[in-house]
Amino acid sequence: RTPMASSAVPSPLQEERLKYAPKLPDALKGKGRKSALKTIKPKGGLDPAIRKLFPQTQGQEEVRFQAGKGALRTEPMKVGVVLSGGQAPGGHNVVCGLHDALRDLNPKNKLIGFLGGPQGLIDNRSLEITSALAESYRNTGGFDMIGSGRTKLETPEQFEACARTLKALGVSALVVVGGDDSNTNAAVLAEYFAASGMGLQVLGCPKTIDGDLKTEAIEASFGFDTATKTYSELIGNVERDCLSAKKYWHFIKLMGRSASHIALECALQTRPNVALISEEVAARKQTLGGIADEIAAVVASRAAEGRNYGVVLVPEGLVEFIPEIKALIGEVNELVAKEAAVFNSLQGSAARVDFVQARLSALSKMAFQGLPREIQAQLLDERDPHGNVQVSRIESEKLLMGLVGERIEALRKAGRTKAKFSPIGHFFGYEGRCAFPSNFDADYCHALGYNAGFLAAAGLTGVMSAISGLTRPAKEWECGGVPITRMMNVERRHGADKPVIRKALVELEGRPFKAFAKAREGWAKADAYRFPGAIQYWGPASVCDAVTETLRLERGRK
Ligand code: FBP
Repeated sequence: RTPMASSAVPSPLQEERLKYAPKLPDALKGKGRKSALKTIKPKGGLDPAIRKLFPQTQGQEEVRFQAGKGALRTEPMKVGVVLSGGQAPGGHNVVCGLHDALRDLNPKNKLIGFLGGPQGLIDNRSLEITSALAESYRNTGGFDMIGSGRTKLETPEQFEACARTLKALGVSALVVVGGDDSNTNAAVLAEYFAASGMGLQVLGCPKTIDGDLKTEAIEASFGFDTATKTYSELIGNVERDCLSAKKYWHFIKLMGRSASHIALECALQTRPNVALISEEVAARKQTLGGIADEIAAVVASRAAEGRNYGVVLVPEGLVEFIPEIKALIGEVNELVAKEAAVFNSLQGSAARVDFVQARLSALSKMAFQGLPREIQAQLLDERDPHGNVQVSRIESEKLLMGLVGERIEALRKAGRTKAKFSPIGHFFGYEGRCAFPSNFDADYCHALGYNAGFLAAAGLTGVMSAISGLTRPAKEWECGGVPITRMMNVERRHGADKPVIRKALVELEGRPFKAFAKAREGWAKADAYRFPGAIQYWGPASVCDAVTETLRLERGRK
């Protein structure tokens, strides 16, 4: 493939952003000549099951770069990079940061980008990331420089194919930029290469807008900052429209897969009337009907004050956390897998709905029948390649709009409300995944990539690029690596025990949720809306370099 510039006709903003120089933490300055490695005593022990599964790479310590000498090799090397999974703002800066570190260590170093995600690595499709190419993508959103993909690297055959590609190209270290699954697979690949004595290094980098890849050492995954700021801008605009038009209830579903970090952050930024947090729904064992009752109560109480408008935030993964729907989805998945041939031969939604309905347990049948026809059909039609329900495709915002509408109608008939309920549904997801990275993500991603270059030059493997102290100015960020095995445990997945990085869900005891829970009653009644506005790239640091509320509450000075 011929390397292409990021856009034939750059917008004025893109022109200016190409010139932005991400802030490099002091710990990474000196072009590698002044870097020493310090090891950090890990907090807590390693899971014994993980110790057994990773005999070669377990037991490593966390490391930090500090002023000193001799940690990095300066002989020429070739490094490979692959982007894995969904887009997240700042991905290009990870590649640019890696490029810059390699260039600073030794101008003869080379960076190879694998095309279309892990499959490009298997099939040996790549291009060299030259300085010219890096310059044309600096500080831009998207992953289009080299593309991404969702192929999972997990079988020995795939590992062998990767090794063949890396050896053929003379690449000695691979940087995998991905979420929890991709970094898990990076750790398994690192172990495989170490066990077979190939001398190939594998490093990870924490990416995902979902914010669910975080641990004590990894304070945030990149992309979360920009995506939540983009959605918060839009939500704030919708809130202002509410205040102006005073006639609609907006139900806004927010991307984020299972965890509700995005919905929680956007709620903290914009103070909507209702924000559902899936983890709380599961903890309270709420039913779908119960959730609709609670929203209807807010609609009615606001109507009593003359406010027939409002905003409700709905996390993407909500339905999976509602116990009766979770059980229903589990049964549907099993049923469709068992009866695949017959199910797939049925023509049209109605036939599928009847087929499934007749075979569900009594409780799941009740839950299924309580859903509108449209949602029943989505549950059966939107399936992934393994045949499982694609929960994110279920239009849960519309489901809630319908259920709340029914309740308001019943209250009106009983003379208990005069509410006018005019709902509008939205889904904000793809709108935020490829935005121009905020200054925070531009700096953070560049530092993550640059740091990964240093980790490669330090000869490490099975380690994730880790930048901490993120609520402080970028200059003061601490830079180093965390052994991926330290983030792993063994979980039951698809009927088998698998080593995985724990998915970080919203903690109900955590500061962000507590801050939200304390304030939300006031937000339901009053018009407490907050308007974050568009991401700003130039201006006061209080605006341009502000971190997310989640990060500030979790890691800021207490
Ligand atoms: P990952 O970062 O985990 O790959 O997912 C990001 C994400 O945007 C999720 O929030 C969303 O559920 C999913 O990707 C959508 O996937 P797709 O791009 O395949 O539609």
